[in-house]
Amino acid sequence: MTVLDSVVRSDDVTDHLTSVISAVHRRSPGEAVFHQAVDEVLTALAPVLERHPEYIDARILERLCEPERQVLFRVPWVDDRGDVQVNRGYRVEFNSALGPFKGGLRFHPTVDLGVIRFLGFEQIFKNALTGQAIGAGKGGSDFDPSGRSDGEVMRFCQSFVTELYRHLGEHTDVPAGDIGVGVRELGFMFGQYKRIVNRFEAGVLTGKGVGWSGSHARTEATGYGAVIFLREMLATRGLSLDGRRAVVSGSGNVAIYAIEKAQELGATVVGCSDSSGYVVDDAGIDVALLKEIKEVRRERLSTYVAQRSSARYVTVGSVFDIPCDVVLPSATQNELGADHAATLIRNGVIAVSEGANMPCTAAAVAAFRDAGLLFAPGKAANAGGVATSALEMQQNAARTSWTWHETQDRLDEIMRGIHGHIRDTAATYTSDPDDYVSGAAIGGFTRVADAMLAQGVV
Ligand code: NDP
Ligand code: 2IT
Repeated sequence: MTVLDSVVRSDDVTDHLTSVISAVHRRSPGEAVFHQAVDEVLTALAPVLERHPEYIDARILERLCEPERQVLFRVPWVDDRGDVQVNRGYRVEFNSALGPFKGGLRFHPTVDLGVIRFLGFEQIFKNALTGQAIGAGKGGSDFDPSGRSDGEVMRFCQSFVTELYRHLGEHTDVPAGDIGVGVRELGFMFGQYKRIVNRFEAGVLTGKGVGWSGSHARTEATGYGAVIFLREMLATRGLSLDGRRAVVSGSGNVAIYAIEKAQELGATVVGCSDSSGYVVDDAGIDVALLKEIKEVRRERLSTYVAQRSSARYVTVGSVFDIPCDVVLPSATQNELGADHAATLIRNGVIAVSEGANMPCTAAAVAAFRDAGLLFAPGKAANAGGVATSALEMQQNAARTSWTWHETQDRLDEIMRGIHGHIRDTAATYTSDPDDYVSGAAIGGFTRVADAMLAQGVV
């Protein structure tokens, strides 16, 4: 008898999950964040596996945890002093059941294979939740762009793409930005790609400048989307952002536009951060000043207080110590631990929306859930970025360009759709529509798993 003959007993499902999870840990030693991401998703899948044994029989979980392809490569370049530098490049092509591999590139000194595999794995479920035809991948390098000149960043990006280009294509693999990679870096990479292949293949990268085949609202999309998701969660309890005190960690792309959108919806964002400290500004963060400092002058966040009398810069404790009603952790993975969660809960926080990928530790997520507050995992809350990347791909394929309003309206509609889908899925499988963690994992999983079943053992 195979498991297909009946609905599976929950003990059998537990055994299956335990065996897949322990194999992942054994076969990828030292990749703690990848293990963390796999554990979170797979443990949430028990109720769906009990009802759908066909996923177990077809070894869907084992296939999902194994990338279709991983590319590791040398990235040599010459710095401004004439010295040769060598970095490592990565692209993990995780799953193409729903479309071309799709996901960002991260340039940060902490990047290693485990980090890229965790991000690529999250991308599978996130991209599926958008409902668009995009598979999942992630890449990057341990290159540190901070303190580097434009010329150094350009030479690095050109060397990176000179190897990576052979794996890319609008129907194959379509990168975008992530930490340390924005429109400047994407411009250098697009230019080098175009030179090598001798084609203006607009759809090979997303996050391009609006003047050269980029999409309106892509820069804003991740931060805006995380706030739209938060707005939708609050609405289920008859609440809104109007008059709320908010804290947003980070001060990069996602954080800046989360702050902008939250304030547009009536919240006062009283704090944001970088890796050196945080700003407290009870008058509300001045977004125009923040953009000037971070996007134009590329300076540290600490310079904000020199031009803002209502603000102070703090280097002890954490941005999560600031009393607030809602939080959008939007810097990096595992930045918000159990102690931060306890402080936030004590201070009366009502909702958390993850702008970053996995910024809350497993213990922090459990504490938020136990406290009964609204918690949106990153694979749902920050999906607006990649969703708008998919809109950019659509515009590129049609050789057209939508207006700002049209694109923003579509982003809003997509985020509302993801929110509703997750609540319905959670209600179906866990009887708790507020269980956004399970709803996101199961909602993303079933779409990818059904496509994989239909496409055979590949
Ligand atoms: P940016 O490079 O624009 O900004 C990153 C911010 O996070 C900076 O303020 C940076 O501070 C801080 N930060 C980065 N690493 C650390 C660290 N190890 N410790 C403390 N602070 C850190 O990146 P994004 O805003 O694009 O990305 C932020 C998060 O959002 C990431 O988790 C990313 O994966 C996720 N994300 C991004 C999307 C996008 O479209 N860009 C889409 C979906 C998710 P400092 O300058 O001091 O390093
Ligand atoms: O984590 C993410 O979803 C991103 N960095 C954006 C990916 C994309 O392809 O736009």
